[in-house]
Amino acid sequence: MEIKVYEGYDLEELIQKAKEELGDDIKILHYETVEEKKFFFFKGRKKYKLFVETVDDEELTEPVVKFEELLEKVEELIDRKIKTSLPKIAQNIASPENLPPHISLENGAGTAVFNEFTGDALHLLNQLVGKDVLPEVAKKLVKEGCGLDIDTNKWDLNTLTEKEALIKGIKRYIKFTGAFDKEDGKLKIFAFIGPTGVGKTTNLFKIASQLVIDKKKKVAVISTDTFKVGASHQARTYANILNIPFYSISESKKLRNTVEELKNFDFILIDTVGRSHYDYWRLGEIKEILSGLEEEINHVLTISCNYKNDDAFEVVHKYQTFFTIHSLFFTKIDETLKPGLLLNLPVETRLSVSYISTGQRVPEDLKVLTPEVTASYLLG
Ligand SMILES: Nc1nc2c(ncn2[C@@H]2O[C@H](COP(=O)(O)OP(=O)(O)OP(=O)(O)O)[C@@H](O)[C@H]2O)c(=O)[nH]1
Ligand SMILES: [Mg+2]
Repeated sequence: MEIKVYEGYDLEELIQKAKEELGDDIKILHYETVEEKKFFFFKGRKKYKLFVETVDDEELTEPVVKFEELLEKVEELIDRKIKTSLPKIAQNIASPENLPPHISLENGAGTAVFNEFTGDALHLLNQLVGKDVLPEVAKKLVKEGCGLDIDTNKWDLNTLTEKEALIKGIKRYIKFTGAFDKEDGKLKIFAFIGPTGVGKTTNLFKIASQLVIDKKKKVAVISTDTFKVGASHQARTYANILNIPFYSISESKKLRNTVEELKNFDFILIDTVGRSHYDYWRLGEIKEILSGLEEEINHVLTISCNYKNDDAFEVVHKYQTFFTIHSLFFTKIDETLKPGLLLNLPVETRLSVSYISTGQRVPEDLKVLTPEVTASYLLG
C-alpha cells in the first residue's frame, strides 16, 4: 500500500490522472483546497491536493474465504452439532421420566415411572396403566397391597395375588354405596342425571325392576324429560310392564306436590333429560325443576365407561357445580376394554360409586359395584 499526492487546479483532472497512473481501483483518502495569494489585480486561484492510496494486487484478487468454502464450514459445524446433540435428545425421549405419566412403553406408547416398585407390583401397575388407569391412581392403590422388599429397597406385593392387592387398595380409597335401599323406613328419592345417551332411563328401570320384583318395594317413577320426542313413551312403557305409577312433569311446583302425594311409597326414581355438561343453561333448567327437593333427592351421576378420562372428569366437575352427587353410576362397561375410569373418577373425586351397567338388557345387565366387582373389570 502506498499513498500518493496529486496537486492541480481541477479536481476531476487530478482524479483522472491518478487513475491513469495507478489503475481504476485507487482509493481516494481525502483532498484539500489551498487558496493562492492575490497578485496585484489578479484574484488568487483555488488549488487542490488529492491524497490517493494505491491498492495491492493481492487485495484486488479473490477474497480470502470463498463463499463455497464458507458454506462448507457452516455445514460441517451443523453436522458436528447434530452428532453431539442427537444422542442426548434420543436418550431424553426414551427415558421414562420424560414421558407424560399416563403413557406406558409396554403398550407401545411409553412407560410411566414406577421406579420405586418391583416384581409383581410393577407388573400390576403396568396392567392397570394399560387399562387407562392414571399412574398416580394406580400407584396409590397398588401400594396398599405392598411391602418394602429389603433386597431391592422397592415396593413389592405382599398379597397372594395381584387381584387381592388391588382390592386392598380399592377398599382403602373408594367408597361403595351398595344397592339402593331404604334406611329408617323413610321415602327415598333418586334422580338420574348425566350427559345425553349414557343410559339414564334404561338403568333407572333396571333399578326399578330390582326394587319391585326382587325386594317387593313400592316404587313410582317421575320423568322430567318432556324435551325428547318419545322419551316419555319409552319410560311409560317400562312403567306399565312393571305396573308402577308413572308421571311426566316439567314444573318444580308440580314435582314437589307429586312427591308429597307419594309420601307412603318406598322409592321415587326421577328420570331427567340428558344434557351436555357444557350446556350451563340447560343444566340450570334441570336444577330448577328439581329445586325445593335438594335435601331429599340423591343425585346419581350416570357416566359411560367408554368416556375418555379428561371428558369424564369434566362431566363430573360441571355437574358438581349444580348438584350434590350421591354416587357415580357407571354404564356401558361392555363397550370398552380400558375401564380405567372405574378407578380414576372415584379415587380422584372421592365420590362414592353405586352400580355398573353391563349391557342393554333390562333388568339383567346391572351389578352393584363392590371392590371385588371393580377389581374384576380391571384385571379381567
Ligand atoms: N352397550 C350398552 N348399552 C347401554 C347400556 N346402558 C344403556 N345402553 C343403551 O344406551 C342407549 C341410550 O340409553 P338411554 O337409557 O336412553 O340413555 P339416556 O341417558 O336416558 O339418554 P337421554 O335421555 O337421551 O339422555 C340405549 O340404546 C340403551 O339400550 C350399557 O350398559 N351397555
Ligand atoms: Mg333418557
